[in-house]
Amino acid sequence: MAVRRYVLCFGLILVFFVMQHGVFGDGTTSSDIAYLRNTLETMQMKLEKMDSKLVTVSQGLQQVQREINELTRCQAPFVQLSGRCYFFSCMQKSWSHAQAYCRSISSHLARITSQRGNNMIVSYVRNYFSVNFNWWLGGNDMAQEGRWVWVGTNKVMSYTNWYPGQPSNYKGIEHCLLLLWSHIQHRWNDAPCGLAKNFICQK
Ligand SMILES: [Ca+2]
Repeated sequence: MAVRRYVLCFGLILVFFVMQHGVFGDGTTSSDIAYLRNTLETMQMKLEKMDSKLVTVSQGLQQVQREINELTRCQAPFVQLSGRCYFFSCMQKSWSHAQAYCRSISSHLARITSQRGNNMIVSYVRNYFSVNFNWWLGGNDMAQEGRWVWVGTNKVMSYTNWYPGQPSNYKGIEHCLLLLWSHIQHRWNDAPCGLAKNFICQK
């Protein structure tokens, strides 16, 4: 009987222990596990939602960055003309130094590829600068005489606006493209690249 009492007593203690500490003996019960699983699932769902929000925020930041880039692209000294950015330099430099200067401000000597573009540039320089200014543009025939190409793209010019009789390659030393004021108009002339002239950068 004493043994039975001891066994019964041990059983009651074991049941009490399991109720208090769970079958794992480390304080974890099945309801705890269910709770933890639910919590984990809830956290996973929240993380997925946060991921989704982060993607949205990231896309928004990229859009803001694009708008900032667009707004700062044409900051002074550049001006925006028909969606493009130009810098009209009052400094005078040789063609190659002018191109180097343009490159130093993340641009290149200007390319004019249409009558509309030419009219726009000419109109701007006539409105804002002395007509005595002559402007280097980004064209040359340095690589091959008579083969006029645009700097950067190296594409042969499809549009030109030469003065009658130009390009003349006078004395065989005229290999750079100059927007020249003469005979009450601005048109294109080939000129010696070493002359110090105003210049137009574009980006
Ligand atoms: Ca000439």
